[in-house]
Formats: sequence, C-alpha cells, structure tokens
Amino acid sequence: MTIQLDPPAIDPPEIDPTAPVRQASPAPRWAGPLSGFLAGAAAIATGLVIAAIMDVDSPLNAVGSEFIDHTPKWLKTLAIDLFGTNDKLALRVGIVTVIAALSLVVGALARRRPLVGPAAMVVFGLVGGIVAAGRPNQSVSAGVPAALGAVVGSAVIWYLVRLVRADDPASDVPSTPTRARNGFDRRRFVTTSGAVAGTAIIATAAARKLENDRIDRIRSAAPDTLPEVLDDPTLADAEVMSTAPEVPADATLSPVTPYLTPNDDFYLIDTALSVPRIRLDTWSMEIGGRVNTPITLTYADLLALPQVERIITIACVSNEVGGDLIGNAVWQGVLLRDLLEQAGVQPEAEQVFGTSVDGWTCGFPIEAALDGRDAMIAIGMNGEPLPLQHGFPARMIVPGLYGYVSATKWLSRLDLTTWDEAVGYWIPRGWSRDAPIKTQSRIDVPDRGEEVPRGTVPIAGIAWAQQRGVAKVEVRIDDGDWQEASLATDVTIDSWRQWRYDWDTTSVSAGEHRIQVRATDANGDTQTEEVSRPDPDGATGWHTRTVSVAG
Ligand SMILES: Nc1nc2c(c(=O)[nH]1)N[C@H]1C(S)=C(S)[C@@H](COP(=O)(O)O)O[C@H]1N2
Ligand SMILES: [Mo]
Repeated sequence: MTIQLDPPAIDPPEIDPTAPVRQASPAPRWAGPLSGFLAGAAAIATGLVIAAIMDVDSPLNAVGSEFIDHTPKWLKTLAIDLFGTNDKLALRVGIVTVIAALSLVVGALARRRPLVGPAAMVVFGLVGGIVAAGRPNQSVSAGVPAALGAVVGSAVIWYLVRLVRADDPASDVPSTPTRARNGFDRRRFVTTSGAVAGTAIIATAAARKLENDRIDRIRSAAPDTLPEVLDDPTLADAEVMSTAPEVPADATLSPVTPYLTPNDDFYLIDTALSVPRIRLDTWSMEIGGRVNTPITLTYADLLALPQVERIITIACVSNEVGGDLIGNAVWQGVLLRDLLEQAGVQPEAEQVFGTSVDGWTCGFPIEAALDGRDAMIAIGMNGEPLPLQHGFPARMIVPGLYGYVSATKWLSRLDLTTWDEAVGYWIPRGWSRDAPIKTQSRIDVPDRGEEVPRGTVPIAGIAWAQQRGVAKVEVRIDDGDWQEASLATDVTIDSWRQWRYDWDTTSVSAGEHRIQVRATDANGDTQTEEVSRPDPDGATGWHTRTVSVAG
C-alpha cells in the first residue's frame, strides 16, 4: 500500500513591491585588478609608514638603492640621457609603476584563484624585506616594514577578492545558509575600496611628514655658524694662509655664472635616494687602515681643529662638454695631510679610501693627499655648515680629482689601503681608477640658438684646469682664426677662471654662426679637440654653440 501524501500547502512568498530589486550579477571585470592594485598600495603605504616610525630605509627606497647599485652602465647612461639629474625621480616612478602593474595582474588572477593574492603579497614582502635588511649598515629589523606591508596587503586582497567572487559562477565562496546569493555587493566593495585607498593615502602622507621631520632634526642639530678661520700672523704668503683669498670683483666676467656657486644652485650627484641617517650626537669618523695610530673624530673634534678655507672647483666625471655638473665654492675644514701626519701613514698605503655613512665608497692615490695640494675634510661650504645633500656633517674635497674618486659625502671612514684591498664604488662599473680632472672650457653666453644683435656681442664662460691653472682661453667663430679671450683675475689654480671675448658682428653675414672655445693650462697643454664620452674618465672636445646673427 502506498501512502500518498498531499503536498503541503505553500504560501506564495510575500513580495514587497517597494523593495529594491537585487540582481544576482557577478562583479565587473575591473574589480579583480582593482583589488590587487589596492592591496599593493596598502602594502607599500604600510612599508613607508612603519619604516618612517622605525627610522629605517623604506622597502621602496631599499629596492631602489639596490637597483641603482646593480644598474648596468648602458642603462645608467640611457637614464641620464633621458632624465638627466631627475634620474632618481624616474627610478621611483618606474618602481611604483612596476609594482602597480604586477598588483593589477595579481588581482585579476586572484579572482579565479584567491590564494594567489596573499601569496603574491608575501613574495613582494620577502623581496622588499630581504633587500632592506641586506643594505649596508642595516640589520634584520629593516625587514620589518616590508613584512608588515605583506600582512596588510594579504588581508586587503583576501577580503576584497572574497567580495568580488561572491557571485562568480566558479566561486567556491559558500553563501550564508540563511541568505540566498544576492550577487556582488557593489556598495560594500566600493566603500571598502575607498577606505583602503584613503588609509593608504593618509599613511603615505604621514610617512612623508615623518621623513621631513627627520631631515629637519638633522638640520637643526647643525650649528648656525662655522668656527673662525685664523691666519698665522707671522705668515705673509697667501699660499699658506688659512683663510681663502679675497674674491676680487673682476673674478666674474660671465653675465650668467657667478664666480662662487651658491649652495642652492650647486650640482648634486650621489647614489643616495634619501639623506643618510645622520645623528650628530653619535656621529664620528675614523681615519684607519694602514696607519700607526687610528684617529677618531667627532663633529666637535673637527670644529676644534685648526680650520682652513679653500676655493675649489669640483666637477663630476659625468659632465658632458658644455654641461653643468660643476661648481665652485669656498670649502672650510681640516687639511687631510695634517691628520695623516698625526696618524702616521704606513709605507704600503697606496690609496685613501673613503666610505660614507650609507656605504658608498671611493679611493684616490695617497700622493694626492701628500703632494701639497689642499685635500681636505670639509665641514663648511660658502660660509655655512655643509648642506645635508652636500655631505653634512663632513665630506672630502680633493682639488684636481673628479668627485667619484675623491669627494665622499657623509663621511664615515677614511682608510689608508692598497689598490687591491679596496675598490671604489664606480670602478667595477666601468670608470677609471685614476681620474684627474681634464682641462675644459664652457660657453655660457650667448645661449644655444640665440639670435644675437649687430654690434658687440659678449661671448663668455668658464674654463678650468685644477692644479695646473688656466693660462689661456681662445674663441673662434666658424672655422676662423683662434682669438684670445680676456681672462678674469686668477684667484687660485684650483678653481675655474672666467673669460670673455667681445665679438664684433657688424660685418658678419646674417644667419647661423658657430662659436667654439678651447683652454690651455699653465703647462702649455691645450685641451684636445678629440670628442670623447664622459666614461671612463671624463669627456673631451671643444664646446661648440651655434647662434644666429640678426639680418
Ligand atoms: N656618499 C657619497 N658621496 C659622493 C657620491 C655618492 O654617490 N655618495 N658621489 C660623488 C660624486 S660622483 C660627485 S661628482 C660628488 C658630487 O658632490 P655634490 O653632490 O656635493 O656636488 O660627490 C661625490 N661624493
Ligand atoms: Mo660624479
């Protein structure tokens, strides 16, 4: 016998006609990539703010610095060609773009396979953390910001992707038993995304504020004035005076280039993505290596030593012919030879090897410290304590050598070593070990392509041959005879010399003309016409400018 059950009577569901109709629809295609992007942004912002609080380099900067250290020469040259001295900004933008692109892809993939999201964040965190902890003078704690960034990034991507997947056909997200699937909750996704984006922006702004505070703290630890430079009253010879020679008004002949370069206009070249973490109260530098008695110097020690002032033009080896990676300043500090004499240099020493607080290095021949030139540990620049970007608290300045072999900023150590024992930062990267500054000259006016009037047109600029001195500057128009330019008063052989030539354009043809300049040093050597690139040891060739004479 079969029992037949009556089907139970079911009431038809009550429908509230005023309730909004929720359509069960999957999330739009961009929701996955956006989740990835926001997770990446949250991870980076976390890394920035935690690093700033902990006062360590951010994972982003650490990766950038690592990249700088491993950039092949062709790429560095290309970057400088394309971006000039904005190459660091370009690097930052590049890194952020790559991380953003990867995050978008991760987000898209995570929609199908949710574990990809946190897994990718962990990989980002590991890379950032290991690189940060491995930077010079860093400990494992420098890896913490990246680790926390990975945790936050993982949480964000996991949560957002879960919302995105809510109504995907392939989704394995269980729907709550009490509620039927009601589709992608757009409102919740948008509010959560907005909250993540807003928090990331606030965290980034906070990190930037903390970084600025850090820089202000270093700056405010610096004294307002430099110790006095005192001349020995028994000496009359300007060569051995401690003070710099008075700069006569006629040291300047170029209408656009002051004889002394103001600190704010002075070129800046270094590998540091942020000002190194200087703490003046604990900072000291050591002169060590192959010396009889190593010397440790605090900032107060440096200030207390007899001071000298020297006018020295420093230049970057990367300076192209006609380029502006050169500047002239009054440097104040302590003569290196006096300190080396005190330390007692051992006979095996071949180079003076500088190391900066951030681990950059360079070395120059010991002769350059002892041959009578004024190699110095500088603490002042144009009458002020060294600006932060120029190496505060102390840097090396060696007349006649390009900066990359001599001018260590943010000094930490000077070691007397052999050439084999230590190799400076740029040498394995394709630059010469020995790098005396080459004699060069530059046209500052008229400007490239400028239309010059009929009459007397001043052509002026600078010329330099540090340690030898500039003896002659000549100018020629088109391929005419070389004409001697007038030279400004020679202040010192270690600084540039300005020159000027008055060009009479009354009877030259209208249209384009080519101006060239060349300098001759005090040994009688004229700079070579042969054009060569800055690498490996400085550009050569005559600076040439085309201008046009009014019709
Ligand atoms: N610590 C450190 N010092 C450094 C560098 C650097 O990258 N790091 N660059 C050198 C180079 S290549 C040059 S040309 C000079 C530039 O000095 P400036 O930036 O004060 O003009 O600094 C030198 N000292
Ligand atoms: Mo340089």
